[in-house]
Amino acid sequence: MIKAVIFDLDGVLVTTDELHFQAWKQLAEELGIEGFTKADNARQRGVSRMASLEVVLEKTDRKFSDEEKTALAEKKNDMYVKSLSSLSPLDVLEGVNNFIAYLRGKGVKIAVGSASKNTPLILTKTNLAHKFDAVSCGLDTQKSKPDPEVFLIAAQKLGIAPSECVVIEDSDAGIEAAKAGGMYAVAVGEAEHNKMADISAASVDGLYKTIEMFGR
Ligand code: B16
Ligand code: MG
Repeated sequence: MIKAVIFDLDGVLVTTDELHFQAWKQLAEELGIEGFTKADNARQRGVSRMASLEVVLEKTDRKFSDEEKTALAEKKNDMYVKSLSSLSPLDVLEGVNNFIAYLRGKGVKIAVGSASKNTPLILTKTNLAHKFDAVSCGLDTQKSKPDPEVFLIAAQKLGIAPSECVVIEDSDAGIEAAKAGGMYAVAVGEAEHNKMADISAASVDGLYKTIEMFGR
């Protein structure tokens, strides 16, 4: 029986994925890297800020020290956070608020499990913060997806066993993390065709049936 649903943030609850892409693209251009594409960006989905930076740096022969890498990641984050200034409840993906209300009505606990250290800011700006029973994010973790840590912390904060949790994810790293944590994994958006997922749904709207299939 499913007792909790853990939502990924970027690409599942909100449309911040495009803002991440724009900020990394701008950083790449400043480093003289041309042609930072959506395909490159797809490999940054769900993974940590530093791992995302490595995807950019693979495209140049230049070498950077650890201090320089930290400064580059901070620079990207500054650009990204600036672009979040206009974020509002309108940026919550279609169907999310209704689905949350539906789960609440069924007595299912809900949490966020995100790699992003900007999770509290994003949840506040989109008016989602008060809707979750627990939040686990990049500020809580030592290891990033595909390690299950972020989802295990979410389950722990909820007081629910991993085997009674469903994770909704748009990244391959996140699906792998959910399975490694012993949870059900539902793939949406960019991860829709991931073979490790228990179930796929084209969007959050398609999730109602999914939850029923898990016995709720
Ligand atoms: P930040 P998620 C992830 O969020 C993003 O998908 C990924 O592209 C980003 O690098 C990561 O958060 C870290 O974000 O730089 O804001 O700490 O999909 O796990 O909600
Ligand atoms: Mg995501």
